[in-house]
Amino acid sequence: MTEIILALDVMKKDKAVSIVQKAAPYIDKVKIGYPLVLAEGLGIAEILSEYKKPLIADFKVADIPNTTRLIAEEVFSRGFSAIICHGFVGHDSVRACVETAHENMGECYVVTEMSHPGAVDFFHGGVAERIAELVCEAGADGIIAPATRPERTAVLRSLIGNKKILSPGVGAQGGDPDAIAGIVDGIIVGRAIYESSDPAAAARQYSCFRTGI
Ligand code: BMP
Repeated sequence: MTEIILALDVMKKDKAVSIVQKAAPYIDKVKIGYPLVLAEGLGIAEILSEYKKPLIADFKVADIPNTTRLIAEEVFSRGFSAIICHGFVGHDSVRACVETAHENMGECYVVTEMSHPGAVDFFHGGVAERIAELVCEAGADGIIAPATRPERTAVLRSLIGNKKILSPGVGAQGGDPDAIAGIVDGIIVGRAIYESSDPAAAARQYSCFRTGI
């Protein structure tokens, strides 16, 4: 089964609640990041907890271990079930994020390669592969890898075994869910759902990937 993860990058609490309410039957988790949290505060997590969807904190933490730990502790104290950090910061920072997540019964996902065109400037040439190795050494729960480059995500899959892969880039960024669903554990979809005039119908279109049918 491939989970559908709603990337809730809207700027207003009411819109966020309305989208989650409509899409709820067709999604498995909700990913929240800087746009919504900077606009409405971290308290949005408690408001959305009513919909019983695990919340992923996408702060792409990229800092020294101590600061990483402080950020992660705050995230988990607010009811998030997972946090995303960057991998390029190195083993001690990633380990701090993983440890804090696990101490709080949460998960840590590490950005290994990004989905946008410019990601190739630095992630290609062996960096993503090294981050994938670090993910295994640090005991992280999984990685973020691009739906826009399924062939790259397949390479990363071969390096991380059965750790989870959450994959953004489907829909607005042009990633084809048919091409990526079979090699990842979750597809992250934002604008294709929350910018739709009918978010429920838009989310429902991805349901076939949840059931594998
Ligand atoms: P959209 O489907 O609207 O393109 O949104 C994708 C979401 O995934 C956004 O929240 C974005 O920040 C995030 N994301 C991404 O697109 N590519 C990455 O490599 C990593 C991400 O977290």
